[in-house]
Amino acid sequence: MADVHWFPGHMKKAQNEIEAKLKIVDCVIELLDARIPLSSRNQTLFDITKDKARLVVLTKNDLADEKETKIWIDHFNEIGFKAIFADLNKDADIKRIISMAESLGEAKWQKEISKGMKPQPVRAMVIGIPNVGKSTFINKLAKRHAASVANKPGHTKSQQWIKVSNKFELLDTPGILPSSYKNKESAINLALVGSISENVLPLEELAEHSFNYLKEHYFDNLVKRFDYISKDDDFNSAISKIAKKRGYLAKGREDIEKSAKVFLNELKNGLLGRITFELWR
Ligand SMILES: Nc1nc2c(ncn2[C@@H]2O[C@H](COP(=O)(O)OP(=O)(O)OP(=O)(O)O)[C@@H](O)[C@H]2O)c(=O)[nH]1
Ligand SMILES: [Mg+2]
Repeated sequence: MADVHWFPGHMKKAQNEIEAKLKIVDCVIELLDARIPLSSRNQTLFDITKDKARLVVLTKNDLADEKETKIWIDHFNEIGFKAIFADLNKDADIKRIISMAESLGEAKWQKEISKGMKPQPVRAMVIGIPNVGKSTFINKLAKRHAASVANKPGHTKSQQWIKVSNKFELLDTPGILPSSYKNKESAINLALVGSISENVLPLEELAEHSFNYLKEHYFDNLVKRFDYISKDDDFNSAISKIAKKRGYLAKGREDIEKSAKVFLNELKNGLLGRITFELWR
């Protein structure tokens, strides 16, 4: 299998800019996608920032399988990280994040107080791969639209400091991917959550991989949406059944490509329920 390369020029520049800012940053808030906590960690980015206090936030928990997210949080805690999950569109989750983030600042504030200084805002760098919700996260904490957001990978192109309160200043950074993936499954997972463009991988391969995964781990979700699919169906027969039932036809035959595309879109948009694509097992 060939490596999957996906490292637009601006990402190298963004990575250098992160390294350059480290000396003035107190801590790092690393956002991972709760559906793919392993594939959404950029190990290079992690290594560059490994000496800083860190909070790991598993975003988009509303799209992930809640019980799997809890298992992942326990795992991150066990290996020594402060970790929290969130649906960034939920106020209660933002409140939980703020109090967790404040615990990152305590040591610095205590040190400043003990020196007779006024506690200064914590400067936190928000990092992660594209489309995990970094800019959304900052806007929610700041309670205003300070950083631009879009549902496409690579939307933020440059760094931006945003004062979110008297306690915090957050640095929005462009999403950065590792320069290549040796493991094709990671690339597939990234495409499924929209962190790399879907076009990097063949559509039917993406659909087949996800169908097989759902059949193995989330068969009930599959049948809830497509009640005519059974355990005996493989990808080809299932996708052809979907085409037939929905009337997707091309030149008098089932339109397999359209059926695969619709299947993928429904999966990505949460119509098959809350799915975690990487399980801690
Ligand atoms: N369902 C759901 N969507 C979210 C959540 N957080 C962010 N989003 C959506 O995810 C998309 C990407 O959000 P951004 O904040 O632009 O992501 P980013 O990490 O800044 O992306 P880049 O700038 O490309 O690196 C937007 O459509 C957001 O509305 C969440 O917790 N749940
Ligand atoms: Mg952004």
